[in-house]
Amino acid sequence: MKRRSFFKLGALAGALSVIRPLSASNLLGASAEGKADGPIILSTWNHGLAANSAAWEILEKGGKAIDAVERGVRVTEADLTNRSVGIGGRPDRDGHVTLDACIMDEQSRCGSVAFLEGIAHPISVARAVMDKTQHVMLVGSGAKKFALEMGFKTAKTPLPEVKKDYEQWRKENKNLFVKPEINHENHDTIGMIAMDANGDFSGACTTSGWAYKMHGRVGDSPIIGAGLFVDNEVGAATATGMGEAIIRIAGSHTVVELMRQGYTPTEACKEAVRRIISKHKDLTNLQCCFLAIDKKGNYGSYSVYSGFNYALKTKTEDKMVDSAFDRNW
Ligand code: SD4
Repeated sequence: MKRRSFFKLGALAGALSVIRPLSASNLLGASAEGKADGPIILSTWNHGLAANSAAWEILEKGGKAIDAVERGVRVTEADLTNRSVGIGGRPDRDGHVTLDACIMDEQSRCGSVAFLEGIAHPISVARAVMDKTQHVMLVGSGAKKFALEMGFKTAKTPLPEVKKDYEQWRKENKNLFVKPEINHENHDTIGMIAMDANGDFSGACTTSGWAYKMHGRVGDSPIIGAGLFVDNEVGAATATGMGEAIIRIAGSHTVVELMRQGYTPTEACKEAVRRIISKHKDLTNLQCCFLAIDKKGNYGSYSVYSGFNYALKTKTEDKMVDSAFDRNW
């Protein structure tokens, strides 16, 4: 990205020079970004509205962002009609529903689970990894064993109607090495980031991942720094879309570090998208989306393709916002 220098020469003592990137607001629809006065929650996609409402119940009482984000994304995990989050999610190509989730708080404490089967609330297992162990990440059967030890209940997956769809897909896709697409049906990870009344940040991200993925595949969503990153000095970011591309640029960490350098949330998300675009020759179906809030309550987003939207909740607003993007589908 081209950078432009602004030199602000104050009439008072000394000259203050601030180097900032080219303002994205010159290039984008203004509605895609804004500033909150007080607590704020942003969540990916339409299911974010219900998740934000649940999270807001905690923030409006002066509660902590970490409790709000966990409570919020649990709503999405509990929705058995959701085919890309929680136990209602679509399976991998071998018929297993494998769940990925992570959570991070204002002290940079974090917890994560990946490749977890048969547990309804992976985000709460991730929280338990953060709160009750010395580790950050547990995967597969180890994550499940831990969840059972912590008293989490098991759930049978895939759900019968999801299994039916899967069996149909198997019939139609004899060549299992065919590249599945991240498309409108299978892209709805929930990533939620929030700032509480104390000005503290937390985030949560949970998904069943890429439908019909290879068995064992883990995406960006449980990877701290890829699907989610929080640094209380700077702000928070989360991602949705093609996890492999997001991991390649350590997406959410990149966005937060760019905000640390003075980029606005939208500018930071846009630069992360630019890096993804520059590193992939084939952009077919390569949708990646970033969402960010900075310490002052400024928020914004950017995606490779059109179609990404997010749910915004503040004291005065409760709505979906269309993201700025690089190109049309
Ligand atoms: C993944 N990032 O597993 C997730 C999927 C997703 O929109 O967010 N799709 O790669």
